[in-house]
Amino acid sequence: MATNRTFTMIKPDAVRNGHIGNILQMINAAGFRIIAMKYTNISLAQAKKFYEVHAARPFYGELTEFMSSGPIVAAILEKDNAVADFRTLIGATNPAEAAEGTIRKRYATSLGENAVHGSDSDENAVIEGDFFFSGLERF
Ligand code: DAT
Ligand code: MG
Repeated sequence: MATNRTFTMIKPDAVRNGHIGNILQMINAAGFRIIAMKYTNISLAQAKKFYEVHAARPFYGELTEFMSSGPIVAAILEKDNAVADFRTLIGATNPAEAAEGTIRKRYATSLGENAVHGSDSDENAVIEGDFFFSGLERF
């Protein structure tokens, strides 16, 4: 059942490049409501846990080192059709293939450092939101 919530991270490349404000502006303009948000820096062990599903992939080491390399902004967002609409807003995984006007097209650095995360299913949105936020941190 659709929960109308998704989970996102503004990744270390976009934070380092000064794009937090612009990305949050795009998220708000697209009609998402912020349910929870924090500025944090995950450890390598936490990144490995978060991306466990990709553990067998050749890019797992690169991905988890990158995701723990500096601060991120994690957030739970709410909107009708949140998971699919947010994937549309962020664009393809590879910014070279992302549509014009998407967050990744505008702000991603490369395939590996692609500015934002967006959950791929309602089930994973719940798991990922629970990874970062307690019930008391949601409004
Ligand atoms: P997405 O973030 O679009 O859901 P994914 O879940 O397939 O993409 O992969 C998670 C992240 O891993 C992705 O945002 C960037 C990195 N990644 C994916 N494929 C990669 C590759 N071929 N080389 C390097 N990094 C990759
Ligand atoms: Mg994914």
